[in-house]
Amino acid sequence: MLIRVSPQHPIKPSEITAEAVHADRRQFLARMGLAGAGLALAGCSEAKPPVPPAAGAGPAATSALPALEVGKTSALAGGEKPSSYEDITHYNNYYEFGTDKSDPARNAATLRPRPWTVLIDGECDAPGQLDLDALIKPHALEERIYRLRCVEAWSMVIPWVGVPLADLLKRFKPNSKAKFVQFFSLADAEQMPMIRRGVLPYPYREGLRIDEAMHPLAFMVVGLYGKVLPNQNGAPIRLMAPWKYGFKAAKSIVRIRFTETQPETTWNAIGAAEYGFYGNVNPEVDHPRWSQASERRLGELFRKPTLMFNGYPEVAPLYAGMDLRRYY
Ligand SMILES: Nc1nc2c(c(=O)[nH]1)N[C@H]1C(S)=C(S)[C@@H](COP(=O)(O)O)O[C@H]1N2
Ligand SMILES: [Mo]
Repeated sequence: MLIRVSPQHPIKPSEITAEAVHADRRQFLARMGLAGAGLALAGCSEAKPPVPPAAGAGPAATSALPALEVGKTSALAGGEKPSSYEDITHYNNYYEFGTDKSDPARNAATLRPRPWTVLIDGECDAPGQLDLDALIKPHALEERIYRLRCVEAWSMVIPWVGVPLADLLKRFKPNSKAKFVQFFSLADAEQMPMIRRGVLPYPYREGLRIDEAMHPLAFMVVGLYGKVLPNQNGAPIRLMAPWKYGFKAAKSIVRIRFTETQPETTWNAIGAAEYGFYGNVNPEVDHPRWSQASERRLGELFRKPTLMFNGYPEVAPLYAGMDLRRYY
């Protein structure tokens, strides 16, 4: 009898993803500690190539969500056309709703984006707990078409609606000790099916250095394609620093905290060798398990070279004199 021996690794990436879902957190962390063991961490495997949009799927919004009143629009993706609404809303990373790219669109209907309050605390003179409307209303909404580059080496072009992060943060009067800003996502087991399954330590936390947070490109997002943000994309409010990998862009934010020391961030806490605090897109610094030199734009057939700082060179002065191989 002929026995076929597969030259490939016997575990398909898709199975590893499923396994990660069921692994308890301690086991998961222990495996993360096995340097070079090659565990394809669920959100980080290139398991499934992006599905190109169906023929004729244009950028037109197909959502029934309310439209937003948007002022100025800035095309900040090198003139590239935005990815389709279908792709942007059906190929997501949102582990609180599952580890498959298709899970958030299917599962995030249980998230209740209203009413929503955000706590602003830590090193600032005007802390507060504000309803989302009170947080956003004083600012004019604008549209910004940004590239989004995921650490998993796929990317999209997304027309976000939101407000400059600096404008929003300044209202709370960060004091001289405010060297960093930390962002906390909602962690409600009742609204989020995967919170108790514990693939990641929740709440999902991210952070920026204060000068990064105050950079004019840093954006607080409340909408997409001119409409209210869909749940799977981080409703009702999420971060976007377009020169950084997507994992920095915390979704469904309930707390913003100014800190004196570098705050803990979720991916860095579980795998510091793979996910730095900075998370700056850099084609020259590879992820330990794959190259970051190129990427696949969803909806396109061929890979394209990844650009330094995701094509936003104006942020380079933030990192003058820093060794970006060390501070990745
Ligand atoms: N709370 C929370 N925020 C999150 C994530 C997550 O799992 N949970 N995934 C991050 C990652 S890895 C990416 S690439 C982006 C994806 O954003 P999108 O689904 O809107 O494209 O969200 C980021 N924000
Ligand atoms: Mo990501």
